Amino acid sequence: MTDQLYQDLKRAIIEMDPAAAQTTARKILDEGAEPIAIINKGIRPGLDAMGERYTSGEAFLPELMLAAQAAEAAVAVIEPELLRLGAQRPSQARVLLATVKGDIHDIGKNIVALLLKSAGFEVIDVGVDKDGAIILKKAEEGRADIIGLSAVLTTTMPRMKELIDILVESGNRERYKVIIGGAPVTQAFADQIGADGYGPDAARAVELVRKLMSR
Ligand code: B12
Repeated sequence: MTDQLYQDLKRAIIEMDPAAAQTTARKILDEGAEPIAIINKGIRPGLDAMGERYTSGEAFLPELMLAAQAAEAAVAVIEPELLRLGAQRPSQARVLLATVKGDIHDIGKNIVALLLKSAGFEVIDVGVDKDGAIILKKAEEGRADIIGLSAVLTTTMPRMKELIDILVESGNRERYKVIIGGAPVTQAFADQIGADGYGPDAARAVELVRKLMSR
């Protein structure tokens, strides 16, 4: 049914058109598609295409910002649906999410937050550009079980290792499971820095949290 609509959604993001992104996401949802399909088949491809245009010099920072706003408008359409699902489930664990210091990308982190909430997890979202000390403080205050870190710039990936070092130095490494993600992050990187898990997308972030909490 909706392949053309997914293309339309991708195009609305590339054309930086929040109204079209919103209407198209609504149409896809009304046709009975899963919210996650809207993310994976429409929103993410649109942003990836924008990233490629940025790399090739066809688009600049203001265009990236406008495309991000169009993507956020589409996410806003699926948000109530996902939160409604989560409200029906008892809370199973608390997950703190943050984008690491130096990095202000948060669309992916926010989608991870949304899917975790829809799966019935409690999410403490501490926002973007957060250093390890703040993250640990917020995890303690919020009594988090899992710390999830997002990094979208290759230059900010080392901040993930810094958090793990802080946990080790403060005697807290056993207290929290640490999971990581973001476009440049890989399982190999997670293994290298001693993280407890890596998820390539939001659906797999949920699976990972479930797996870690069932141990
Ligand atoms: C939108 C965007 C922006 C927006 C961000 C708006 C916002 N609110 O987030 C703005 C315009 C602000 C921006 C700024 C910059 N950007 Co930018 N941006 C992008 C773009 C186009 C899309 C990113 C995105 O949202 N993707 C969609 C989401 C859904 O995907 P995701 O983040 O990967 O998240 C998914 C998974 O990774 C995973 N996941 C994410 N987090 C986590 C966490 C956990 C725990 C788990 C398990 C999983 C998980 O699940 C998510 C959902 O499925 C990318 C290009 C691209 N292809 O990614 C460039 C890109 C990331 N940006 C780039 C650059 C260079 C910049 C700037 C430095 C540009 C500049 N000259 O100033 C600045 C940096 C500012 C800063 N200090 O952070 C480069 C990075 C290159 C590199 N190798 O590091 C990219 C790749 C563009 C490019 N091709 O060059 N950007």
